[in-house]
Amino acid sequence: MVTVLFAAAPDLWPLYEAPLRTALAEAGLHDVTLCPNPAPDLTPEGVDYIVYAPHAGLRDFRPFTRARAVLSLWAGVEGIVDNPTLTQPLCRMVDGSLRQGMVEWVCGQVLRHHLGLDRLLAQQDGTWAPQVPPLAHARPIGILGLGELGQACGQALAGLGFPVTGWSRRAHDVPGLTCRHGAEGLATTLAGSAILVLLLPLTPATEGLLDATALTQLPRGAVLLNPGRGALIDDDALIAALDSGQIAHATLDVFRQEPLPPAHPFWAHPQVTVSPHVAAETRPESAARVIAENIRRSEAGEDLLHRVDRAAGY
Ligand code: NDP
Ligand code: OXD
Repeated sequence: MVTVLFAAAPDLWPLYEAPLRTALAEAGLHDVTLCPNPAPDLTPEGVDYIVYAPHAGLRDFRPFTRARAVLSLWAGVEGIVDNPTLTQPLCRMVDGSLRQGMVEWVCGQVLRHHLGLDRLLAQQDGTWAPQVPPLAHARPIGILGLGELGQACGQALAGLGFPVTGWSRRAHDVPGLTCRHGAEGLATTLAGSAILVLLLPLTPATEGLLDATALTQLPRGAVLLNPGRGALIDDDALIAALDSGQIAHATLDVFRQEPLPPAHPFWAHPQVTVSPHVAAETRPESAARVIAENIRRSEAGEDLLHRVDRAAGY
């Protein structure tokens, strides 16, 4: 008998219960008790696996003495990775639907700016003023973060004809992309990016990476897309860069505080598009299969997939 605690926001339980039961059965796990949080008759010592999402409020993992893994429904784990009470292995969400959603969001936002779609929408007044956009090969794109999502977005954009440079912590070789790493690689990537996409995790090393200096290293009039994490950017520096014309537009999906407070200047800024953390949503059916596969692996004594490197922070 395996007991799985679903420690996510209560409104997710009705969405996940059936997909999780199906996925666990399909993974050959038939003797499983799946419990919402809180579960009246369940004691923490009786839990074997914790399915985790940040809004559940679970902070103290010490009572879960038998738990063999914590399985995050989110790709980003900045809210749990440095939790000192967590001694169990932590796995994050890596899933095709998440990847596909992010590719669609990033390609859509890139094409919006590349093709000047906002200008067309603003021109429905009888004015015939053709402005032919350049072809993709003339619009270099930088992606900070060459992980599961950064690589997928980079390859999709390269497939559309954009020259794509990706930047990461360690050296990579990704077909179709120019790959850079390290401090020098960052400066070169920024300097060559007409559109910059942030797909980094939030860690002590990446917090505030897009500060006034980094924003100045971008070509004047660059566009910034941030579906990574809000705190990658220094908000005040970004507003100054938008006001000065250094950055032409920022489309932001993630924020230091979510929901973005109504008084935050991003809401009213004419060169900012606020996207309410919808770039890539974890989908219950596919995410349930990832969770079930990891429980199956653990029960079979196999290595867990998508283990978080607690020291690196992602
Ligand atoms: P991965 O862990 O697969 O990739 C992270 C990438 O960032 C890696 O290439 C890594 O480098 C790089 N990186 C980490 N730290 C540094 C650093 N200090 N300097 C340079 N590069 C660094 O993550 P995913 O691609 O799966 O997800 C990325 C982020 O996207 C998530 O952490 C989350 O914050 C965000 N996200 C947002 C969503 C949304 O809806 N807005 C949905 C899902 C995720 P290396 O390859 O060398 O390890
Ligand atoms: C995630 C997210 O990290 O939705 O999965 O941001």
